[in-house]
Amino acid sequence: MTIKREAKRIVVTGGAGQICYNLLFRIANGDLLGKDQPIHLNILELPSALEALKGVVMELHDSNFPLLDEVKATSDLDEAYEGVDIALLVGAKPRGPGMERKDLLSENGKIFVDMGKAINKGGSKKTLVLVVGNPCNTNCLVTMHHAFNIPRENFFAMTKLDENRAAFQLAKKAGVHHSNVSDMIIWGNHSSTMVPDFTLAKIEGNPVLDVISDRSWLENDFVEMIQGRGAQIIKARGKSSAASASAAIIDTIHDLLFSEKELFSAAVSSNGNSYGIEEGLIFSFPIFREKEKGVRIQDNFLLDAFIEKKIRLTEKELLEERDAVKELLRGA
Ligand code: NAX
Repeated sequence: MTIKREAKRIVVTGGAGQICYNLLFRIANGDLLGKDQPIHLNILELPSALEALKGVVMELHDSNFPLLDEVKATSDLDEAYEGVDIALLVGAKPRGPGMERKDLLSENGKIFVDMGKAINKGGSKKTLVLVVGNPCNTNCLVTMHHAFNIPRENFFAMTKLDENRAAFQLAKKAGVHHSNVSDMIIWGNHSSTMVPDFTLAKIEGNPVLDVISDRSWLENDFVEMIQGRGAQIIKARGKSSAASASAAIIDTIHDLLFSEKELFSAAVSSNGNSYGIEEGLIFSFPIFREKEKGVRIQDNFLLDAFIEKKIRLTEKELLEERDAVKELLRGA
């Protein structure tokens, strides 16, 4: 007789949106936690989108995924987060016409106050939280603040899509397959100030600068291409990236739970970092996972002068973002 593993409870927000139309099916298929891990999916949506979500749930049922034990669709935060193992916070308010970035920050910040409180209530010391909905670094900061019972090491904002985009472009330039690119670290904010660090990256184990000698291409074309890739996709597709974002969510959870010693990018609490980044931010760093000790920032890389200058700009932007939501970071 085979003993079935206990199901993991995964909460996904923004279930009727375009990322989730790919993500939910990949999770149900076992792509997130493996082909032997049963899944309970709790999908959170706004009341106005519950009807659309009903259709997505019907399709999940109609797909007969063997690992999918239970699907719950709800707009009740406490119901969604009760007993949560992994929270994937995808849903967020998009920037409307005429909306300033600071309005976007405070509108979304309010949503993530409630998310944090509900995670605090329904989660455990082991709950893992990945924030994808933008502005994801600052939304993660707000969530973490209000989920004070959950260790801060359990909170992440996603910069993996930027890492994946950067690795592909380096491989293309070098004429190799993208699986040969490693250590492609993104620093800072998931925004147009992000810093794709080509000086740490390797191609077939060699420093990128030994393989791609055109430093001007790296500093200008490459950095701008990665910083502006999201906008390019919107221009071409008429919608923002969705399937590649879903792939990056899966990759991030794999990195956090299963990788061993390889470097990857994720935005984490800046507290105690060795790079002089102000504490109290959610900042993307080089991260690695060690089997016994868990996930940590890789300390003490010597920063290239060009990269360091850019890191200060993305840090400044994150400080401004934090300032814009400071009211939401009081009390908890
Ligand atoms: P969509 O607008 O298609 O879907 C968002 C969904 O979230 C909607 O169905 C909406 O009803 C729901 N929602 C809004 N507020 C909610 C709340 N309080 N509780 C529950 N659900 C709520 O967006 P989609 O293309 O799926 O993108 C989702 C988010 O990911 C956006 O904020 C987007 O900017 C962000 N992205 C972040 C990326 C990253 O690398 N960190 C990359 C991809 C993506 O752009």
